[in-house]
Amino acid sequence: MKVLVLGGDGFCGWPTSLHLSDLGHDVTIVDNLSRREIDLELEVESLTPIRPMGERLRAWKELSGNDIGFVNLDLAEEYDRFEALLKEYEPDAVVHFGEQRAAPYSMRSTAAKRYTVDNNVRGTHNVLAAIVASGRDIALVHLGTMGVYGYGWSGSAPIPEGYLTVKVPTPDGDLNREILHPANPGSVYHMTKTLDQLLFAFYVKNDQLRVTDLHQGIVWGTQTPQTALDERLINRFDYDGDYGTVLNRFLMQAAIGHPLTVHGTGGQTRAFIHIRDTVRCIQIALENPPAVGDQVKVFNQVTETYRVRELAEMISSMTGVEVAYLPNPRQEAAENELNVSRDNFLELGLNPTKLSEGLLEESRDIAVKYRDRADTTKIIARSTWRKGMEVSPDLVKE
Ligand code: NAD
Ligand code: USQ
Repeated sequence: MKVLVLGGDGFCGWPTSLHLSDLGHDVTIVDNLSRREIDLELEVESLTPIRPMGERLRAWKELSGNDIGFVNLDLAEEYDRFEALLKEYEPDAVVHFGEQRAAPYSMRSTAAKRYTVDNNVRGTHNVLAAIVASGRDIALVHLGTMGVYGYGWSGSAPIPEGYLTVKVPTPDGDLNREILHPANPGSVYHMTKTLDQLLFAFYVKNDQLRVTDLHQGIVWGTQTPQTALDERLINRFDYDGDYGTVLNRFLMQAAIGHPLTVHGTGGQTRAFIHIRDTVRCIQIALENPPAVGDQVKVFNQVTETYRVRELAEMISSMTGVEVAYLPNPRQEAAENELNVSRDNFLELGLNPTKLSEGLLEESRDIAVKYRDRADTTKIIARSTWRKGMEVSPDLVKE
């Protein structure tokens, strides 16, 4: 299969590109390297020493014998080049990871809010419009987020995979209707993913595009079998207050003896998936596309749920590092339940990787190996959802 991987230089996109290439697919990465530029803006770097794209691709060719193409292109700004690329490369499928993905970054300033909306919504719309303009039958797999559903809305009922059956009262009796699950985003970033959902629904209805939207939970871990082959292929490891996600941050903090930064009570329950399962899920989604005329296929891409404080306590008991309960810089429910249905991937053969001490240790070992690269002043999350929620710099010694 010929596959374009949009955002293929990123944390999920790079290991996915290697996994698909390893399976024998013809892969080309499209990325404008904006994530590397945001590192420069935030004056922080991946904990792991990620290599420039050219070096990554040469190393992969040397080790696997496989070529992966690379096109440096901005999906939001360079529509014509993207449409021309679809016509020239003629992909069977496009995997779309190419968005600004950090909720705290999206809330840090007015400029960051506007950038996140402009980049993500324009980029996704350009991808859809270009697929239509190409006249080709290209299956699209998009990385969405569990956060589109919000937290706490469904109570004890499992969050369904994308759609909800509702009863509409009418004078002639109740009608059953299937609707997109109500959107309840918790950040500007998450809001862009709910807007993406409407774009997909429209283009599927109007142009019979074939679209799969993967509502992914928080990805943790670093390496996949392919990225672990050689240090030049190493994956990103974000630990800073904007881009670092909770479990990887705790593992990194434990590796350097920093108190574990729980926001609020740590009662937030979230969905998780290991990076090894992310790449398998993309493979499964590519192998099982919707048919022409089907509605958007929505899969919940999660394997487990945990409360933030449970994770902190687990890592604290493994490592002896203390837990710091900090004022929460985000506006979010202090405690929530989360019950998620994830039958689609299980039925299609995903064998979930469960959080285990072995895997936690593997990630912690990577954090220990590269701990000298850490800038401890970047650990505390400083982006706040509203003015007045700032965390005092003295709360945790750095
Ligand atoms: P990332 O920031 O590491 O990677 C995104 C890549 O997209 C970067 O390499 C960036 O340079 C590129 N990009 C961004 N805007 C672009 C544009 N306009 N044109 C071309 N390239 C562009 O993020 P990630 O963690 O790999 O996440 C990938 C996708 O998966 C995102 O859409 C994210 O919302 C989703 N997701 C991630 C997680 C997670 O925990 N990391 C969880 C759920 C969903
Ligand atoms: N949290 C802490 N301490 C920290 C960091 C985070 O307590 O040091 C808390 C947050 O307040 C939040 C939870 O942990 O309640 C999750 O935060 P996160 O930064 O790990 O994840 P989130 O902001 O939700 O975003 C990440 C990815 C995003 C993806 C999303 C999936 O960055 O791209 O869409 O996970 S989900 O959460 O399922 O919507």
